[in-house]
Amino acid sequence: MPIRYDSSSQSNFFRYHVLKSKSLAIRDARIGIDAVKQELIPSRIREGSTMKVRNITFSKFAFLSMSIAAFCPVVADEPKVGKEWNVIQNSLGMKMVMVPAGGFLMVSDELPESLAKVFSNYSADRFVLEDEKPAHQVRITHPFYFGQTEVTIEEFRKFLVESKYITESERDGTGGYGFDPKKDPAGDSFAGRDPQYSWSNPGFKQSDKDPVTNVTWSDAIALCKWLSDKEGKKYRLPTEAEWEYACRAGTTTRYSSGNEPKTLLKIANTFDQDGYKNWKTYPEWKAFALQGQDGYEFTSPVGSFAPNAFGLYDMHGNVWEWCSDFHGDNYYSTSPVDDPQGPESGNVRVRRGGSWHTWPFYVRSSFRNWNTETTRYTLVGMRLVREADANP
Ligand SMILES: [Ca+2]
Ligand SMILES: [Ca+2]
Repeated sequence: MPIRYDSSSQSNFFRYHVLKSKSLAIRDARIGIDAVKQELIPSRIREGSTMKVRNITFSKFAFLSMSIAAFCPVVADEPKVGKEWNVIQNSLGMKMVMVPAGGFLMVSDELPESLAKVFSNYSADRFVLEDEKPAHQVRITHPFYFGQTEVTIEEFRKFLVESKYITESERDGTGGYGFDPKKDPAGDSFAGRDPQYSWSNPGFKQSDKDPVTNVTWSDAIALCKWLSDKEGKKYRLPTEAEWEYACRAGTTTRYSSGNEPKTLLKIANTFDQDGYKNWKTYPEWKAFALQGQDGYEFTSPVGSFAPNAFGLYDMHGNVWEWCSDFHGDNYYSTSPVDDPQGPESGNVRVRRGGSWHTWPFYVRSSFRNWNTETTRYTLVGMRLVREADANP
């Protein structure tokens, strides 16, 4: 039976839990480290790191519990993961799953040398990702409902029909982007902006259950506002922190499926050898594409792969997902532990998770990317948050 303690304030944060009777995991240490280190764990704890101490005796554990309890009076849960998900369905038919409150280590402190071992065909400059640093503790203090899948074509069409909303690409007349195999290969086979392309036509065939693309950040906000007004609930985009917390679902690995890119085949539609078929004019891409076949050259119907431990599908791949935050290169050097909201101002909004056309390196849980609010593209969609209240 795991035992978990958690305490935090602005400068103090400590969490540990017993994994097994003789195995102790220590995380998120920012307070009491000296005391614990002196008594029990010499020199192996690094602030912000995760480590395991094996074969600790019960007497030492009892002492450690008392020591920690003395300066950590608050008891809280690690994120609950498992198969018993709390799923609701909203008025558009979207299934939304309750994501519990909890803490996690956000972004990554993985060294370039470590990345180079796995992504051996990448040039070294690709591993300079300063905006993924520093890895830092974040707490999501409130549970929230999160779309179990990306917003689908079917759901988005219902929104347009019921609301009479006109998407930004149609409203401004410049259109969206689309896959065009006849396009000059130097242009990456994506044509646009072009009025023939929009949310309903990204240049490749999609089913009603595929994720909507070619939607701008502002289109996503419009959907959130309309749903909020309609249902009397608060819908919004996730913060970047909520998104990564939900993506990781308790994991600390590169992907929620593990550290190895090949593990993505079970959980995600990415740029694999199937996707490469349409980009053979770039022979060097064959090596960058995931080694294996996920079965999809373009988008896949949502939920076609295994969910993560929170019950969320396609957090990696399929389409990038808009977040509410402005992107800031250095924001996470100074961001608050509790519910970071992103910089107060900026020029671009964060998108996360990678897509059907994204190489595995850029599908990692910690990878950050961005676009302007008016960007509409064949790779970018959305997933909504509904805030939890007492009477969902
Ligand atoms: Ca694919
Ligand atoms: Ca996705």
